[in-house]
Formats: sequence, structure tokens, C-alpha cells
Amino acid sequence: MKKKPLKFDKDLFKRSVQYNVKTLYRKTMEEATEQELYQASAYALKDAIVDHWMTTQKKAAEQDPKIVYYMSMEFLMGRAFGNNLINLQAYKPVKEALDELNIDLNLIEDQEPDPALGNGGLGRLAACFLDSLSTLGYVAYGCGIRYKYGMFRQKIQDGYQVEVPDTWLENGNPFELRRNEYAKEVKFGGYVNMYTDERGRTMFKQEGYQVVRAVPYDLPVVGYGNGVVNTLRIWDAEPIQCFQLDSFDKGDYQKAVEQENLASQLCEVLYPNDNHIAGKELRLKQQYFFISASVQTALQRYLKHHEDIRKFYEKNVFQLNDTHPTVAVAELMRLLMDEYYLSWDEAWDVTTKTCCYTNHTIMAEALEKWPVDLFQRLLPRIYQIVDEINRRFVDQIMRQYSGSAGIDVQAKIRSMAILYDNQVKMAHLAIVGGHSVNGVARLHTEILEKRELKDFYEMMPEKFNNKTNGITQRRFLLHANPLLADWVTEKIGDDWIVDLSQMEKLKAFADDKKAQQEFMDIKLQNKKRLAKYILKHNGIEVDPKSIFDVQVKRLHEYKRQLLNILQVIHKYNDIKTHPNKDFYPKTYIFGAKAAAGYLTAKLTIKLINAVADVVNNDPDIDGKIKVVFIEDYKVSNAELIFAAADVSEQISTASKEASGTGNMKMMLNGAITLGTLDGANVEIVNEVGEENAFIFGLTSQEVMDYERNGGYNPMDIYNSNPNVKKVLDMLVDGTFSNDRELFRPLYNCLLNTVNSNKADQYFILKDFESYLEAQKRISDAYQDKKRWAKMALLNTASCGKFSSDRTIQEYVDEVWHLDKLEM
Ligand code: HBZ
Repeated sequence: MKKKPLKFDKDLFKRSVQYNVKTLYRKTMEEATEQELYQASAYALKDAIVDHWMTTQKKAAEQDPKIVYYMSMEFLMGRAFGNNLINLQAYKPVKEALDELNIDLNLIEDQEPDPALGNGGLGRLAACFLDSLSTLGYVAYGCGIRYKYGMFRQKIQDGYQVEVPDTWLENGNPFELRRNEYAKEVKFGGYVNMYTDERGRTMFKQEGYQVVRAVPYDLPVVGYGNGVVNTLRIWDAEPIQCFQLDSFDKGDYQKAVEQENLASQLCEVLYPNDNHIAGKELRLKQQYFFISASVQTALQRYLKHHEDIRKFYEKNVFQLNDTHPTVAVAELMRLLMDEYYLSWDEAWDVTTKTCCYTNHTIMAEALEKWPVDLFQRLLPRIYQIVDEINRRFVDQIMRQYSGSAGIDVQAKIRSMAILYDNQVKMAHLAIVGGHSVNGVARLHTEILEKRELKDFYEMMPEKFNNKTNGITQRRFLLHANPLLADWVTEKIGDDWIVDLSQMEKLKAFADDKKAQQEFMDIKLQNKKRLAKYILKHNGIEVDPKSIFDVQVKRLHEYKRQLLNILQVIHKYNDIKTHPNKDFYPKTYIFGAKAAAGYLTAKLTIKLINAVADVVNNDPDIDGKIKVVFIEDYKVSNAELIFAAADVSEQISTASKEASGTGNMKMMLNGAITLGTLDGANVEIVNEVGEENAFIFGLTSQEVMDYERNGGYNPMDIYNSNPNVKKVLDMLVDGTFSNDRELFRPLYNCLLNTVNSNKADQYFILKDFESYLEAQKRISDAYQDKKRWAKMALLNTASCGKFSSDRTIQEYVDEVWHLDKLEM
């Protein structure tokens, strides 16, 4: 039976907007600025959401389902206004209401800053998961940090990236609710006192610590069409009130000031590193801060309606989004033992049955390790507990492996201990302290099991499982690409919105000429929309009829934006030397932020912009190729970009990209993957068929084989392949900069003869020819209009597996075992 759409009172909304403009700003509708109209509309929308929010809360209290706490340092939510309208099924009535008030909904949406509390894939995945959890009707809490400054805004000046603070809270956030009554205290530093309590129990007490107040802000997470509204709870830090006088009296003025400083620094800024650990003390403080507050909340909420804390795990599960929230293992142990008087064994039983860990990368520089002295100084009681977890685990390794023929027990300890080499290894703590370990795509999980975490897999295979990532079709098709969304609905009905496997029905239209034409017309409209954005933001005119070849993602060497731009340089040479060769025009679109301290990444941005300058302004090229670097790539412009992509560049060095999710977003929007057999690309090709993707390059096995043998020698390729030589020489011959040394570091990365085992670590030159050849196949395929339309349409039709709804349902069935809320 088809569900009735949610009710939405359009007239009430209209009145509410007018009322808000008056009471918030003391203005008439005509006087209000666009920002003020946005705020007034957002508050009106929040009113509508709050009713559902309260109903959800009430139903949850009645039904007492098992709930998941999704713990993550990052939630890259993107704009809330349009998405909430979509999920409330209120987009059309609100558009009408605003039209009647003479307000353009698009302009209103553009007033909202992107809440960018995340770096990239990991943070955006958390946001997609929350959307799916609400839509599927599971009770979930996102737990995170309310950074005052999110991911920096990127400006491009003279081709260079410049980081500008992201002041997303400047005008306030209409959707958030501050919850003073749920504030918690979090303690840092000091020392641990051991004593015997009145019942003869040995107890531990942290003393001489600094304390901050964690204050939660709740954001609604609206499910699609079902009235479910979950909560993303992000924590802010404040100094404890009244402390100053008190400690001043005690002569502890210094400490009072330090404590204030700590509170004011804690939630200042998101660390802008993706797949890389900076190892800063403040980062560890951030981790413990939001985890302690969240775990305290979870225990208290449970005990409101339950007696036996030993059964906590029956109603609660903690999913740790990478190792960043892993102190949760020790914090849960601490609270259970020190505050709720459980024995070690009882607490350990609850903890391991509650915690689960997702791994998002195998890049060595992203593996989280903390120096023992830092960890111990900052979190003395937590350290004691980690030390004991480690002692017992090492014991277990010895019991299990001592005396086994052919097994080196010391080697096992070296590779698996939580404390080793004076470091706390967070991944090991997460694996030992929980009951589930998952990778984020089939290939990635396989690499974890066979290589990265091999010893753990052998010791505890039952913990390991795969959960291939997914994305929400609500934001990335229904909201981002209304033309295509309407077309799909016209063809197969609207069930795809909550069941993406329905897209398969589109396969019936793959050879239908009319459908193909419509599909490509929509793509053209979306390309025009993006071309307008590019003209406005870059001042570059691009031809919507050219192939839009898109690589948007964080800048990282392993993602190989450098391979892409070197290929563009080659194409440039090719067109200059063969001006009459038949060539279908291409627009290469890049978007990427580089971590602020990552020099190679920043120089790659400069190179892309330098190549763009030369290519776009060379009369010989005559517009055959254009290069565009989109400034400040973020969720809101990503939505425009995905909808307009013809080619989806997913060209990471095989084995390095855990999954990728941009690949799925572009597939959903009918772009064809040009990629290596890495991460989820493997599964994409599996779904859509090899003939509907362009695959090139080394396989992950080949890459890992080379790595085991110390790499390969890129000089051989440089010396034997004139294409490669020409392109590389141009990096240092003044073509792209008067300063010939400017791009030398990139040249050296590829050819470095000083440290040859580091030369071309990411196999760019090794894959170069194969990549050129794949690019050529694309140009050929695009000229056969029917063939291309069919391929593109089949990509949209085959994306069913890649919904985060599917991923979440797998977590629920295989790991979390949540109960569905009945509404
Ligand atoms: O997580 C990404 C993976 O690179 C990508 O392949 C995958 O699809 C995605 C979701 O599973 N990993 C990240 O985005 N990682 C980070 O952003 C990160 C941030 C801070 C760190 C380490 C990693 O300290």
C-alpha cells in the first residue's frame, strides 16, 4: 500500500515567514534582505519540523527500540533548508508559498552557508548515513563537535589556494537547538588517586584536573516522507561558571585561566586534513571531549528507563567512524567501572558488545597513533584503562600462540599490541574493544583482511565484515538534479526515492531513442546550469556541448589529480602539433581543497590553474579544450557539478582509495566512470558492466606486488616514452611559469633520482599510456551519440546498489540489529 504524503500547511508557513520577518527584524517583507528572508523561512520550516521531532521522541520513548550512536569527528551535512523541504515532501508547496510572497526559493537556498563540519568522504558518508537512518525509520544519534570554524573556504589567488576561515555561524543557525539541560563536564589532566570506598571497593579518582562544560546543540535529521526526525547532537565547549572566583580564592588563578583557554580553544576549528594525521594535542582533546560527553549522555538516557546497566548493549550500539572516536572504548569502561561500579569483566562485556569500528583508509600516514606520554598526561585515568586492556590482550595473544609451531609470538605482539614503541595505536584499541570491524568496499575489506590487519583477521575473523559505502539519492538526485529526478519518476514511478534498486527498471529504456534523447537533453540543461556558475565564478566561458570531464574530490597524491593534468598537457601538445586532427571538444573540470600544510597538493592546484591559463588563452587551441578549477568545492556546488558530469574521473592508484563516494554520486547522475579498479569502482563496474565504463591502469595486485619489490623505475618510462618526456620537461621549461623552478618539486616527485624508491610512489607514469588510451576511447564513444546516451542511461539505471539506504540496512541486519520505529 502506498503511504500518504506528509501533510504540510502552506498557509501556516506563509504566515509564519511574515511573522518571523516582523519579530526577528522589525521589518516589512519588502525591507528584508535576502539573508533575513532566508532566516525567517528557515525558522518557519523548523517550526514544522519540531512537531515531527517531538512525535519521534515520544514514539521512541514508548517503543524503546535499540538505538545507534554514530560517533564521528565529522559530519559534512551540506545545506539543510532545501534538503529538509525535500524530505518533508514540502518542496513544491514551499516554492509556491514563497512565489506568492515574491521570494525566489533558489535565492533563499543560496543564502544558507554550507555547514562544512567535515573534510571529505568520511564526513559526507556520516551525513548520508544519518539521512538513511531517519528515512528507514531507525532511531539514531549523530554525535560530533560544533566547530566554530568548519572546513576552510578556499580562495584562488594568482592560481594559488588561499585558506579563509569559514564563519558559518556568523548569522546564527536557525535549525539548531541549544540544550543547556543536557550539558556535561569533561575532565582533562591531573592525576589518579586510588582509594578504598566505604564498601571496601578499590576506586579510582581523577584529581587536580581541568574541567570544561560540554554544551550540546541539536540539529534535526528529517527522514523522507515518514515523519521520523532524528538528532545530530554536536557539542560546544564552555568554561565552567563560577570557577574563577573560587579558584582565585584558593590562589589557583593560573589554573582558572588555563581552564578558560582550554574551553575557548577546544571547538574552534576542524583539522583540515583528509587521510592524514597531524598528531596535535588539541586534536586528542577534541576527541575525548565529544566522546566523554556523548558516552555520558548515552548511559544516562538508558538509565532513565532501564535498571540494569549490564544490559546496556541490548539497547545501544556505538559505531566509531574511523579511529578518531576510539577513546569511547576506554571512556565507556571508565564510566561503567568508576561511576556505575561494574567489575572489569562486566564492563568489558558491555563495552565489546556495544562498540563497532569502521576503517576508512589504509594510507599509512592516516593511521592514528598517540605518544604514550601525551596520552597519559592528558587522560590519566583513560590511560590506565588502555594499559590494562593492552596487558590482557597481550596475555591473550601469548596464550593463543605460544607453542604453536611456526608462529613467532613476539612478531604477533609487535603487530597487534595496543601499546607499542611508546605509542597508543587507536586502530588496535578499536578492534580489540569492539565486536565488529568493517571496511567500506569489498576490495578495501579484502586488503584489510589479507594484508593491513592480517594478524587481527586471523585471530578474530568473526569480527570482520564489509559494508560497501553508499550515498543518499534524496540529496544527490532528488534535490541536486530535479530535471532528471522528474524524468525518472515519469518513467518508473517515484519508489526509487526510498528504494534505489527500482532504478533497474530504467534499463528497459536503454535502447529507446526518445528516452535517450530526453536523457541527454537533461544532461545538456544541467551542463548549461554549471556553465553559468563557471562563467559567474571563474569568468570562463565553457561550451555545454563539449564533454564535461570531472574530477572533484580532496587533493591528494594518491587520488592523482596530477595524472589528470599531465594528460591535459599532453592533449594540449597533441592539438598544437596536429591542428587538423579530428578532436571532440572537452572541458576538464577540477575542484579540490588541499590540506593547508600539504605542499605537493597545493602546488598541484597551482599547476592546474597555470595549465588552465595557458590552454584557455591559446588561440591555436581555439576552445577545443578548456580547463576549469572550481574554487571552494563543497557540498552545495558539488550538487551542480555531479548533475552536469559526462565523465567521472576516479583515477586513484589501485589499492589506495578505500571506496570513494563521488564515483557513486556521478554514476547516479548518468556520468560514465573513467577509473582504475580501485575501491568501489570495482563494484560499480560489476553493476554496470565493463562495456559501460572506461577502465585503465595497474590492478591493486600489481601495485602491491611492485610495492613489495621496492617500487619501479620511472626513469625507464621517461627515457623510452617521448610523450611522457615532453610533458614532464614542460613542467620545468617555463611553459607554465616564468619561474622554471616553481614546479620542480612535482617533477622531482615523479622522477626523484635522489631517493629512487620514493620516485613516483603513486605510479603516475606507469599508468600514463593506459590513461591516454582510455581518454581516447572516451572521445570516440562520445561521438557516437546513441552509444553514449545508452551508456550514460545504463549508469543511472545500474546505481541501485549504491544507496546509503542499502548500506544502512546491511549494518542493521548484520551488525547493529536495531528495531524499526513504528510511526
Ligand atoms: O572515507 C575516505 C576515504 O578516502 C574514501 O575512500 C571513502 O569513500 C570515505 C568514506 O568511507 N576517508 C576520509 O575521508 N578520511 C578523512 O577525511 C580523514 C579525516 C581526518 C583524518 C583522517 C582521515 O585524521
